[in-house]
Amino acid sequence: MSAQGMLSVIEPDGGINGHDPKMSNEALLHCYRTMLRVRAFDDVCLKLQRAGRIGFSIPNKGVEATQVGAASALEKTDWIFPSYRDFGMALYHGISPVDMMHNMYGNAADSAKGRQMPVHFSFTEPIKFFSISSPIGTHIIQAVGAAYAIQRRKEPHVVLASFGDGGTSSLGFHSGLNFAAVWKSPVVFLCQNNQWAISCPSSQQTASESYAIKAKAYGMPGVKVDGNDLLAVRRAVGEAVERARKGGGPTLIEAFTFRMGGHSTSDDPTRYVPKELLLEWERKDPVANFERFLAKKKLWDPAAREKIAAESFAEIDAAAKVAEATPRPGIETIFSDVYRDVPQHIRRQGQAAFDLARRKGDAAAGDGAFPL
Ligand SMILES: Cc1ncc(C[n+]2csc(CCOP(=O)(O)OP(=O)(O)O)c2C)c(N)n1
Ligand SMILES: [Mg+2]
Repeated sequence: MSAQGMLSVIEPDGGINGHDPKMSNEALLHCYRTMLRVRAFDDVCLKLQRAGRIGFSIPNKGVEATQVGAASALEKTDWIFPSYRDFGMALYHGISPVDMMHNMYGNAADSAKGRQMPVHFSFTEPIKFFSISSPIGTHIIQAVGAAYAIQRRKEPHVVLASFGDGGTSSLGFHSGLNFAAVWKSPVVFLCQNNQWAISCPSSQQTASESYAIKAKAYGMPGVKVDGNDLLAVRRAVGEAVERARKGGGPTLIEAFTFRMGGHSTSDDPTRYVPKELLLEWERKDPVANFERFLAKKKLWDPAAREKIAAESFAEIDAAAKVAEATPRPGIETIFSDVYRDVPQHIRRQGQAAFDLARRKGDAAAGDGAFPL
C-alpha cells in the first residue's frame, strides 16, 4: 500500500510486497504474453488505419496491466461488459484475433455483420464479452441488470463492468452503482482512470479526491489500485470477485493508469497532453514494470521479449490478412435478424435496394435474397 492509499504489489526493483496475489508461473506468463499481443494488435491496427484498410481503432498502450490483471481474476463462466479499450480482456480469455479483426473490417464473418463500429466486439465464447456500447456509461446499467438476473437465477457468476474516468460522469454510473449496492448484486465496477476522457483531464471531470471514494456514497467498498501494476490489479479485482461470488455485493475499483497513446486513431494527443507527463508515465510502463518482476523470478530476459513480440506481431498480422480476404456482408443482412416474418413494406424496400445494387454492379455473390 502506497502513502496515498493506493494498492501496489511490485516494488521498483521488481520485488513484491505482502499483497502478492500468488499466481502460478504459467498464469504470469500468459498475462505477459497477452500484454504483448495487445501491443501488437495496436501496432497492426494503426498501420491498417493509416493505410486506409480499416476506418478506426483504439490504442491500448499504457493500460494493458489494468485490462489483463482484471481479466485474470475472472472465470470463463463470468460476464464482461467492456469499454472499447479492453482488447486485453478479450485476448486473455482466448477470443481469437481473427474474430476481433473480422469486427475491425466489419466483414461477413464479423459477429455483428458489420453493423457495429470497428472495436465494438461482441462474443459469447469462450467468455461472455458483451457488445460494446458507444454511448459512454450506458453499459454500466446493462452490467447491473445482468448481475441482477444472475442473482435471481442463483447462478454463481460475476459481472465485470469496465469504464473510464469519463464514464463516472454518466447517469449510468450513478444509477448502476446505486442499484447494484441496494440489491447487493454480483458486479465489480472497474474504473480505468487513465486521467483523460479524450482531451478532458481528470481535474475537469471530478472534484472528488479520487474516483474510488465515490463508492462510499453508494454503500460499497472502494479501492484505488496502481493500474500499471498487474499484480495489484489482479489482487484488488480478485478480492472483489470473491466477495461478489459469496453474495457480498459490488465493489468499485479505481485503477490509476495513463493512456500513452491517442484516444483513438482520429486523435492527436500531442495537442493536449503535456510532454513531461508522457515522459513521466513512460517510465512507469506497465509492461516494463511486469518484466522487472518476471526477471527477478528468473522467468524473463530481453530475448524472451523479442521472441514473444515477434510471434505476437506475426499472429496479429496473419489475422488481419484473413479478415481482409473475407467478403463484405451481403446486402440482405441489412434486413435480417430483426423480424421473424419480414413485413411487406420492408420486403419492398429490400427488393428496391437489391435491384439498385444489381444495376450499379456492386452486389456481391449471395446478395439480393432475403434470409427467409
Ligand atoms: C454519452 C457520450 N458522450 C460523449 C461521447 C464521446 N466520447 C467517446 S469516448 C469519450 C471519452 C471517454 O473517456 P473515459 O470514460 O475516460 O474513457 P477512455 O477513453 O479514457 O478509456 C467521449 C467523451 C460518447 N461516446 N458518449
Ligand atoms: Mg479516461
